[in-house]
Amino acid sequence: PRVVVLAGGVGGSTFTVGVRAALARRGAPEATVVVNTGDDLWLSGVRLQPDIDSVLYRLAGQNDAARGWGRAGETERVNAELQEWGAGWPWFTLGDLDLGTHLARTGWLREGLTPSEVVARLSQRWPLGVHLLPMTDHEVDTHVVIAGDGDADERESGERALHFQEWWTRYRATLPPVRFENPGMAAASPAPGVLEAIADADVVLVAPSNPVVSIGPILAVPGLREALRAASAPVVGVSPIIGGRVVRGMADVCLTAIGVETSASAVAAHYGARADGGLLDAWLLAEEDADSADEVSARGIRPIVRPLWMTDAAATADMADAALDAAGV
Ligand code: GDP
Ligand code: FO1
Ligand code: CA
Repeated sequence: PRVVVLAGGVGGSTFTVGVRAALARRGAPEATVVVNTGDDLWLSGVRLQPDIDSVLYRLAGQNDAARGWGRAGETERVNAELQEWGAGWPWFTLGDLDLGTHLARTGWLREGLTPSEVVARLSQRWPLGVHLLPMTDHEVDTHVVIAGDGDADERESGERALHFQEWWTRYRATLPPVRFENPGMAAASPAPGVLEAIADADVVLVAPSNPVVSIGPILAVPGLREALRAASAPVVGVSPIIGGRVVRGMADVCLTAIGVETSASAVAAHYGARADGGLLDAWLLAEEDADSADEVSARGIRPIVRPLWMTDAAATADMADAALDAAGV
């Protein structure tokens, strides 16, 4: 089957490894993974794409599994030097190996390559076993709007906007968001190949990624949600919430900010049933959330109860398998 996956960084990359394994079992072609670029930022003159890099490093087996982001075997000599110069952000680490990626990317962008052409180049170094695409070639970095405290850098409304990375890595999501914004999104369009992959897909999988700041920006790219709705392929989502809790990260804070409860059924309702103008045909929810299957079903989304802990490669591949089975592919 032709498979498209919508993905963020950690949950997205882990699930993608499972999809790759499940497709290998079936002797199927490579999946196309459409990755969130809302986390992207400019820092110390280089372009970072944290979710793209998380997926890239993870599929290549080059990720730091213990820390959850960046490269295995990383060193931080350049970062220490940047700190001495007072360059960059003191709370944000740019590892030496990771900086190699950012320098390569930024150099190619300056030579005139588009972001998706750069992703294609970065994909050539290691055999990834999937086809990576950024959601868009436009810069649509996610900003978190918070209530101001009277400082000069505030808007007239008394609100202040931080880049998502500052809100997360500096303040660890402790500043309550008023809303999330992606400046430039109205003028953005899906990256080349994204709409074609969706139109040609036999199944679209929504990874267990942050629904607000990973899947949210993907769906907000003009034309992308419409393409998903028009696709002949079923759309199967996997819950990032298990037993009413996020497994890691700050999706609970993000969900609360947009008025969605941190539960598997509330996230399914937030995505909505396709029959109802929403996204989903089916929703994988954890055994811990089995009692909310009826609620999901009542919304017009087919609930499928499975173990959803991506603890090892086999468990994750089984999850991906269940998602493919749900689509009948
Ligand atoms: P980020 O870009 O690094 O924040 O990663 P994603 O947005 O792709 O994924 C973050 C989400 O992954 C969080 O909301 C977690 O709850 C979810 N997640 C992490 N590990 C697991 C897991 O083992 N199972 C499930 N179902 N979700 C997980
Ligand atoms: N996360 C941190 O908590 N602290 C860091 O200093 C940090 C640096 C960093 C550099 C490059 C990169 O691609 C990711 C990095 N991350 C860091 C992870 C990143 O902030 C997030 O986990 C994701 O963007 C969350 O979606
Ligand atoms: Ca992310």
